[in-house]
Amino acid sequence: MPSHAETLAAAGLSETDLIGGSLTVRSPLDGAEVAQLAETSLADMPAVIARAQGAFAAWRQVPAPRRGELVRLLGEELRAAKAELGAVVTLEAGKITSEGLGEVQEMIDICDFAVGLSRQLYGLTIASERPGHRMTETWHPMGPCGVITAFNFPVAPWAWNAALALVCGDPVIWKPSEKTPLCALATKVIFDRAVARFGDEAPEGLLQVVVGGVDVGEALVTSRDVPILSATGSTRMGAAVGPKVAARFGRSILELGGNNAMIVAPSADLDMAVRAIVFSAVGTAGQRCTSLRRLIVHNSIREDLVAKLRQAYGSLTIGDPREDGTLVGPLIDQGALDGMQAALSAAKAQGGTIHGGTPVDAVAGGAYAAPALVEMPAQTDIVRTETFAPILYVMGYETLEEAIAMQNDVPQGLSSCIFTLNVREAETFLSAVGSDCGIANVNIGPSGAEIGGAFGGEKDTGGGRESGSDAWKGYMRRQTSTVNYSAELPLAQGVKFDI
Ligand code: UN1
Repeated sequence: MPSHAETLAAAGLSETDLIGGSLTVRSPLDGAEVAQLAETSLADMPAVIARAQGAFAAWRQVPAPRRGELVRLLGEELRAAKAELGAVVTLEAGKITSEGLGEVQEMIDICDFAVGLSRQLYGLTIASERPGHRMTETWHPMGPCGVITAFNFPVAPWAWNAALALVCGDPVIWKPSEKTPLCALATKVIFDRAVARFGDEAPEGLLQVVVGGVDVGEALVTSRDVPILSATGSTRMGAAVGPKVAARFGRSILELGGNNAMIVAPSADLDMAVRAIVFSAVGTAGQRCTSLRRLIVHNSIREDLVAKLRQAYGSLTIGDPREDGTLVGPLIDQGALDGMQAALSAAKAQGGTIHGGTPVDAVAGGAYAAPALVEMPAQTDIVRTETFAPILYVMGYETLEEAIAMQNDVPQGLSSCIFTLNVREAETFLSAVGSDCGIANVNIGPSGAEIGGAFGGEKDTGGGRESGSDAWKGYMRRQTSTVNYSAELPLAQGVKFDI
């Protein structure tokens, strides 16, 4: 197993870059200190933002397909450095190797998507009501895009935003989580390789990484020179960020908490459901915004499913996420483990029966826990709260209507799914009276979305959409143009104004 310093060096982060600063970075694998990083000072933020504005003045004039070429090169460099960057994700976020690599693959995928998009930033031609007139809608670059990311997906959500922003003509200022700044610095090394190959057309300051806490983020949130602010993180963070961006009439793209459920109907393929449940409840140690947190099971199969799950949970290997065979790595830190234990105590007090969930002494210095299955008598307060840990609450239902009502009766609205072989149930779940989430799946768990669809959700999830579909429109400004090629000047709506 390489040392932490070797893993970082392989990703282009030398020891001298990682010492002498005030931000202590620890690996969740073993709690070891891996860096003392220099933080961006608040006094430097105006210059950072001015640099991004300068980059915007140049980048918006580069044709979009050329901008796509830079993103194509970024995708190539990510492919070449996939193993090294994936290892930094594992080191700093604690993901198992396959999930660290998967996160880098998600970056590569969105680069591919954005390259194609760079030739498809389509506008519209609109029928004018006036003779000799033509109306069009054109999409233009918008300006610097601030991207605030969370520890649990330290690189992919940056890529969803940055790949689109860059082809749309917007420079990016990235503030990673204080818990995972090294992933951002390692990504910047890769980005710089792509820029070096691309050449002078890429202005200085196209991507800047700022390291620090809330203050540094706040400088982006409140600046009128950062017209787009995309933030991934907790609902609490989004509730602080959203109104501040709105107060200056900026555009925010918020991807916040989830409290994702699966309905398991009587006809479900239970073996498939068990595999989907375990991956989505336990994968990434329950620290995805899409993690499965609530299981709403038909009473006729509840006992059987819980027995199968208890057996599957019992066979999970918990430990160093770099080891082959490990499926459950550490929580991000001791605070997360404490939060998990507090949630379990609350669940017990609210009538829950807990299986698992105890801390595990897997690697000294790390915060490891056995994933918990909690049978609940009802959807109590703790079930309606997102706890970022591997806790799965199990509840029963009688009618589909009741199950859908439970699924929707939480503050969050990110992801959801149903396991059923009954087409009426599946289609009802996906219909206007079904799931109220941004993501609704059939016979697939709630986590592990592909990049091609729009990603995000409603209510406390913040309403933003990132990644695929037409999410790119969030990074551009729309211009409606009416051109009069006649020799008359008719007014719309038949208004007469003769002078
Ligand atoms: C997140 O947890 O913030 O759908 C993002 C998924 C991943 C992205 C998760 N593709 O689980």
